[in-house]
Amino acid sequence: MHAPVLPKSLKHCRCYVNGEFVKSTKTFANYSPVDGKQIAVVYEADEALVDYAVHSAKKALSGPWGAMTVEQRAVLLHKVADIIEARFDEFVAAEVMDTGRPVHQAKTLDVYRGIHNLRTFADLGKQAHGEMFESHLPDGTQLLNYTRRSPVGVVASISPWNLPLLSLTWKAAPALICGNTLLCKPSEETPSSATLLAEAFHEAGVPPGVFNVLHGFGKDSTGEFLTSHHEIDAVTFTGESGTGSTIMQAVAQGVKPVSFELGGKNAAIVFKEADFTAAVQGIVRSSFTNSGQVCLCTERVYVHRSIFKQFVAALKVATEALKVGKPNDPDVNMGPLISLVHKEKVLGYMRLAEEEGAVVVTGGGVPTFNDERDYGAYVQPTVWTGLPDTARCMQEEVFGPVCHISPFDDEDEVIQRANNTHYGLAAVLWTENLSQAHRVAAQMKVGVVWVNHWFARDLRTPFGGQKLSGLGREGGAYSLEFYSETTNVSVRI
Ligand code: NAD
Ligand code: 6OD
Repeated sequence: MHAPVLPKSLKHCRCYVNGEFVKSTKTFANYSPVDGKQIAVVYEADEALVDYAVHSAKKALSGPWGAMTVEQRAVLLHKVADIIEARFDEFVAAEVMDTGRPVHQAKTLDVYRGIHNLRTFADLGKQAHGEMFESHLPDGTQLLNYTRRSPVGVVASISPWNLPLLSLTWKAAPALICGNTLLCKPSEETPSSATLLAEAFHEAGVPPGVFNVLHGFGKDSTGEFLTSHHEIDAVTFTGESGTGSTIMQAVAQGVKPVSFELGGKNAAIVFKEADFTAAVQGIVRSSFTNSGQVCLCTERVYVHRSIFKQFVAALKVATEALKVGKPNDPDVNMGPLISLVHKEKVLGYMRLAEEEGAVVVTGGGVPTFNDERDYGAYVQPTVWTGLPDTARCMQEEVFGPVCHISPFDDEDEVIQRANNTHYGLAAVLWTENLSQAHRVAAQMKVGVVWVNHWFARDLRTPFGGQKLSGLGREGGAYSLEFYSETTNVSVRI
């Protein structure tokens, strides 16, 4: 396999504001999760730069961007997608450098979805339509009501580190096709693909101030400066539920619209009617993809008691067959976690699980490589059994490669147990019984239910979570709704 090509611009990641790549007075280091070594220096947007960016974005609303038709904006978004395609390997290298994930995953998940997000919303935006109501008052007056959409204004988009390009473009594409201007704050852990994306917007000729990238942290830094700025018109956020709550408080005074995609403690249910082999492979995928660092990952698995022992044994074998290692190794299934700090958090949960009485079926610690990776953020894919549903490890999001398997006896019981969490993002059902699948899906308190698969996406469908897992839905028309203001025009005829 070829070594990934890393553009020089990523050694010193600058912010992108008002059509220019800018440095700031403060920098921070970006470290590789593979071996803990420093890989880049990043310029952190301070309060003055955030303020300048907000004003540039506001000004851009009434400039050439504001005068463009939706078709013209769609051409520009497709052009950005073309540039990502042309620089595909660089984007892959950027994601791999920051996250340590296997190259094939960066290709098929992050960068593929970056392109797909841009193209999908460019096309969907052109189909956005309003409503029309004809009515008659008691005196016979006839009214024609129709709705018009306009941009919300300056949108702040704050994204996490787990799927950097995917998350950022998932928000940027609909926000821009609707005519808004955008201030993106990628995670401090993953500045690289956002910097490359800014290069793509620049090269595509998107007018200055329309798309901006502000690097930095959250609290007392760029994220907080952005969400507390009174000239921001809306905030779209993906990240932890606690951060969502903090952001909600920051924007409360200005009553700004928010769209939140937050954490999860997702359950999978394996019924005795399941295709056993498909379910085992499915759980391996839904629990360990991206080292368990996908909000949709399964951390709780409920398996019918009649197949429980057999299932645990098969999952152990399948989990132990996963190869944990370097991103460039084509046979590797799992890379490191995002950082040494996150590794400590996940290891803390691994210790806690044992204190809470878990039986460690496999994993539970750190793999040994006897090379530089021993300084990296690797942990073993881990399977537990034996915990009560009330254990902290059954209630709190670990966001690592861990899952717990519990037996269940009947359908009503398992629905109640799967829903017994403060989160409500996703659930997976494994069953060949169609009636059972529909019956159970209807009772899951989550934003998305997958039946006999996991994380296959149609971008026109609503995506989001219930309870602590989010607020609002994005995807297809739901995104166009969030990123637009609607005005009703009522005409007396
Ligand atoms: P995080 O909440 O720590 O950070 C997310 C972003 O918010 C980062 O850019 C961070 O700098 C910024 N931030 C942090 N504090 C802030 C503040 N006070 N004000 C403004 N910005 C602030 O989350 P993370 O650790 O980067 O990501 C992992 C979490 O994201 C997990 O909980 C995961 O489930 C969740 N997630 C959810 C979805 C979803 O679609 N529901 C998708 C991906 C990740
Ligand atoms: O698939 C998507 O559109 C999406 N927003 C996925 C988020 C995954 C969370 O980690």
